Amino acid sequence: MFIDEVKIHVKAGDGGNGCMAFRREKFVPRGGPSGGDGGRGGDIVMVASPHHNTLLHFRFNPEHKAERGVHGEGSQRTGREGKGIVLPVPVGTVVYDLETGEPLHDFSFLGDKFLVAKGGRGGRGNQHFATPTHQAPTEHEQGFAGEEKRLRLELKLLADVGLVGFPNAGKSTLISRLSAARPKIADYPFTTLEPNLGVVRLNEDDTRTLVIADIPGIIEGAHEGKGLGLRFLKHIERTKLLLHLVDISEGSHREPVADFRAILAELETFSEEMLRKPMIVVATKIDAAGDPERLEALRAEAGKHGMEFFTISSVTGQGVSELKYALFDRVKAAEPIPSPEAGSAFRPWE
Ligand SMILES: Nc1nc2c(ncn2[C@@H]2O[C@H](COP(=O)(O)OP(=O)(O)OP(=O)(O)O)[C@@H](O)[C@H]2O)c(=O)[nH]1
Ligand SMILES: [Mg+2]
Repeated sequence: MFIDEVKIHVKAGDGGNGCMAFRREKFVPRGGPSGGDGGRGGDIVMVASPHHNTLLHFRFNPEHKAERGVHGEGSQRTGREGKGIVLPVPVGTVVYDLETGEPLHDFSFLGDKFLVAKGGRGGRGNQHFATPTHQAPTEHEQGFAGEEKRLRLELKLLADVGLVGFPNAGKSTLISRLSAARPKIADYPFTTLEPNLGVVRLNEDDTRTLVIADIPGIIEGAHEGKGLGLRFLKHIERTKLLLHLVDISEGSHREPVADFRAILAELETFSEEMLRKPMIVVATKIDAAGDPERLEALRAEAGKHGMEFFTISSVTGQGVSELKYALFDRVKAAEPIPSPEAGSAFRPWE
């Protein structure tokens, strides 16, 4: 399976120091100890968030330090607590201690919270050390150190969208157009030998992402092991949606409707479930297609199956953005609705 992995460093806030002070007031001789306690250091909490499905946001931001507690003051004033930090992670993230390799937590549902580094307790001020025989204590504690950990976060990436189609259909080209993934692209079949993942962002100022899996092309007879066979289909078994790419350019010397049917037949031999997944049909290389009949025949065939139909060119960019918006929309519609109590309790950053 695809693994997304990051290493991060977390340091909870140290506690503030306890204060040493004595009450000094007119007409109150020997006022007694009045040093307040230090405030607690801020915690670092991780939360399974619905707004993240990768660990990408940690890549360039691996250091997280919570605020320390404020020192205690005279007149029995306790220092303010340090502000904590909430780190959102996708569901499915497993947190390991980097040094020991020990698993610390497995985020299995939305809103799942884990206190990963506890803030240090504030030191006690000298007011706590007075006893009947020791009335002018000068003892006061330093704040305690906040927990500090090096962590490894691991996420088994579940692709939201799987790309299927014949070799050369333009799968890798599309993923390179939509995401930062840079798979090998070439004008011969079986360029892709291993699955690739691309993380797609809706747009610059939107943090929503979805994950597309590009797998090697499928050919007729793949279920008998022809070409690279069907074994890579297991990588897209759990996707919410399939994008079926069909080359409609004349240069392919292929028959789009026949190609489309051949892939459906192969998917069916793999599993019925695969065939039942929502599928969007995408006619590719529209820039190199002259004969509208091939396109219309494919559109009609998709219509017969009740499937949505898009036309794109990954070279000119035509139709790509429309397809992207549709993907976000359909994937969202296919998402399971989180349980109400998890959903309502889960608003830590609002
Ligand atoms: N004219 C044109 N050519 C394209 C377009 N998209 C892809 N190609 C070309 O088609 C060829 C195959 O593209 P790939 O993206 O490697 O195809 P693939 O489906 O990943 O192929 P495999 O990995 O072999 O299964 C390359 O030469 C691409 O440059 C397009 O929109 N227009
Ligand atoms: Mg490819």
